[in-house]
Order: sequence, then C-alpha cells, then structure tokens
Amino acid sequence: MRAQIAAANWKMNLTLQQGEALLDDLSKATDNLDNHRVVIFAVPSPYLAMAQEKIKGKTNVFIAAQNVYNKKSGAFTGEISVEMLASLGIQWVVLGHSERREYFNETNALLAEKVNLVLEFNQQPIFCCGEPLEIREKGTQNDYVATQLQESLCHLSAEQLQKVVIAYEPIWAIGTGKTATSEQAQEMHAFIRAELAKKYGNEVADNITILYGGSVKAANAKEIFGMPDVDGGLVGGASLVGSEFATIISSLK
Ligand code: G2H
Repeated sequence: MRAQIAAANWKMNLTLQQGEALLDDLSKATDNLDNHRVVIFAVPSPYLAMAQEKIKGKTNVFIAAQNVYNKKSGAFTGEISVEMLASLGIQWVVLGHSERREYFNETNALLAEKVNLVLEFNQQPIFCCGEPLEIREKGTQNDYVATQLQESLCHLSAEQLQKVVIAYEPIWAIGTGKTATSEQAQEMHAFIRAELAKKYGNEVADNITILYGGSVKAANAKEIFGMPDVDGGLVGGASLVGSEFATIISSLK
C-alpha cells in the first residue's frame, strides 16, 4: 500500500512557544504510527530545528520546510537553501503551494528547478498543484493541472518521481471553508495518476502518494481520505488545533 500522509502546513502562524506546545500536544497522536502511515509538520523556517528535536526518535514522523530557494548558496539575503535544510536533517520540502505561486510569482519552470535541487540533496518534495476558481468554472481544470505536472515534474526519471508526493489543492477551496466534494477530489486524483501513468507506467503511478488540500478538517477528513486515489491531506487551518489534527491523523486509511 502506498504511504498515507497527514501533512500539517502551519503557514505563517504560531509563535515558537505555541509551536512547541502544539507538537507536545500531538505527541501521543504521532506515537506508534502503522507502517504505511506518515505524519509531516511543515513548520515556519525559524522553528525547523526545534521541531526536528521534538520528533526525535519517532518513527514515520517528519519535519518539512514550507519552501526553499532555487540556488545552492550565495548572496541571496533572506533565502533558505537545500544545503541548510540538509544540515538540519530536514527530509521534506513543500514546493509550489498556491500562496507561493500567487504572492511570490513562482512559476512551473522555477518549481522544476526547486524540485531538482531538493531531489539532488536527497530530500522529498511535496509538490502542490491545483486550479483557481475561474479555471474550475470553465471546466478546464484537468488541462491546467496537467500543464503544472508536465512543466514541473515530467522531466524527472521514474526513480526520481517516486520520491515526490503530490498535493492537489484546488485554490477555490483553500482557507475558504469550501472543501471540494470527495467526488471532485477523487476525480482529479485519478486524473493526476492517469497522467503520470501515461509517462511512467501504471506501476510507478500507483505508488505515488497524492494528498488532497483545501479546508480539510476533522469533520470531513475520513470521507475525503476514504476515496481510493486520495492518500491523505495537506492541512492548513485545522493543523493548528491539536485535537483537530489528531483526528485528521486517525482518519488516514
Ligand atoms: C491549503 C491548505 C494547506 P487550508 O492551503 O496547504 O490550507 O487547510 O487552511 O485550506
């Protein structure tokens, strides 16, 4: 069975003390996870070292960066490199979140560079894709997402692709309280898998973990995660509340 993942995306929220308290609060929920279940906390960069220390010794629990720069090192004031993440022992990086695409002009081409760098440093990308509302209303969401995959991921070898986790996050469902229906999520996840199968074959595509993101909460996680091609979620708002995220973790297949 492919890995089922509950990934928390704290975004730009919480103080250091609140972050520590939240990880402590979730300690029980992240103990003794089954073999195929994984929990990832994408925390703000200043908390990476603290979070890494907190999860020490836990199996199947990882810390992720929410972004990384597309150059190895140099005069790029304020940026964070893959090498820095590697030196902290960070193994996961969220890439291409729609907020990065929208507010920081991240393009598919730039994301391809970041994907390459993350893989080069033996880290794993959680690659986000998803369409805005106007595309969904036009009904061209499949083409839109296919282009995102094509331009940022499809240059990878099959071996490299197997390190990538994909998060489908329809932009119209992010932080809006408007979740895609479980059928809408399933439909797009199946489409993404079929697109990958075209290039990499069924066996590779079947092993790729595809997360759903967009207003996942305790109340809807079980139903969404229950869909055959949905392998867990990337969770924003609801990951900031210990009891909510604990329920979301326990909703994994
Ligand atoms: C989508 C998601 C997490 P939320 O951005 O990446 O956030 O669950 O708040 O919609």
